[in-house]
Amino acid sequence: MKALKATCIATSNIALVKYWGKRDKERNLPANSSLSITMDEQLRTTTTVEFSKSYKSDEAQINGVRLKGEELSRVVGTVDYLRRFSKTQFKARVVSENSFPTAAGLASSASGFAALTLATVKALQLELQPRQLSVITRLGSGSACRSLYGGFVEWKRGTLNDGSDSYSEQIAPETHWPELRNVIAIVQAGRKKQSSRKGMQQTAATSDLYQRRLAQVPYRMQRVKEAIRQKNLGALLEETMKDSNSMHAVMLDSYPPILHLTDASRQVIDAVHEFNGALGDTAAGYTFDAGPNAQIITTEKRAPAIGKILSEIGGVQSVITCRQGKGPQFTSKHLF
Ligand code: 2P0
Repeated sequence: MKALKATCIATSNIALVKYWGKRDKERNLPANSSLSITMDEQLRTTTTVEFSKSYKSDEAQINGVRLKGEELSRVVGTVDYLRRFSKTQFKARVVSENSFPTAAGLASSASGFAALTLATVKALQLELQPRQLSVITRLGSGSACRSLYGGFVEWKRGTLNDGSDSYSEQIAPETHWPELRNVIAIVQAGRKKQSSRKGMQQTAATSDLYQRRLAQVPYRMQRVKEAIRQKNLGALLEETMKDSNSMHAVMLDSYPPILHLTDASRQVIDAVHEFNGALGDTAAGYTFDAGPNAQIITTEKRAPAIGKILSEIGGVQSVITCRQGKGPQFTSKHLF
């Protein structure tokens, strides 16, 4: 029998319109649609999955550390879900490596669950439709379904109770706007204080501003999609910054408040507005996920100047300049 083993490399994504909150916790359905850019292989997770009769139980490790408790359950959840579609009852070994700090607000769960789902599907030799794959990936981690494609990707909120219309779709490939860059300032490489999963629940339960944000998102999605289609950089960046500010506003409005931005993050915000002001044009736009690291969307032409500005801010530990990625790839170079 052919070995039930596969390895997938998936890359992280950065949301321009953020996912923050669920309409159904059990099915992991989002309260709003979101839209992201897939990053290049500098921000990647490589995952090897093998099913074998020699394994006594499902086991998983990330960057050499064996998972247990809730982290292991989430990985096993995806593996188990897919195993039920197959003929095997073998247990699995999952080995995963991130090229960047895990759980530091650089969307390691996005690249992680995209790589895990795809490697598991391939190891089990399953044939799934893209929508099905997207739905299964988002069960592991919502933002992961946006890492299934390269370029610009939308994850639809959907309206059906069963979640079958909440899936991801590429809206433009990475070749559509190849000059775009994401200049990332790593402000803090440690693990974040609170998971996004818990944080978004806290916001939905306690923030008065949250409903206001949700009401704005459909309009913002339209503006962002239109800006991408027309390659209107100023409009794209303005909506990106406003959406990041809106998400961090509802985080602050949560009780107790969720505070991710640090002094260094705030200095980055000021520096980007100063840069655009001096230029008389919106040529750079910041966005922050559930963490203090800044991601500055700009063009190839402006990326070196932005990189220099970021590296001179106290508290910025390193700067990475990413291009858009082409989406997940399989490799025969297994991790074990
Ligand atoms: C996003 N984040 O759109 C937003 C911005 C964090 C801030 O998606 O509960 O780890 O696994 O579905 O995908 C992080 O949330 O949450 C996230 P689950 P996930 O990228």
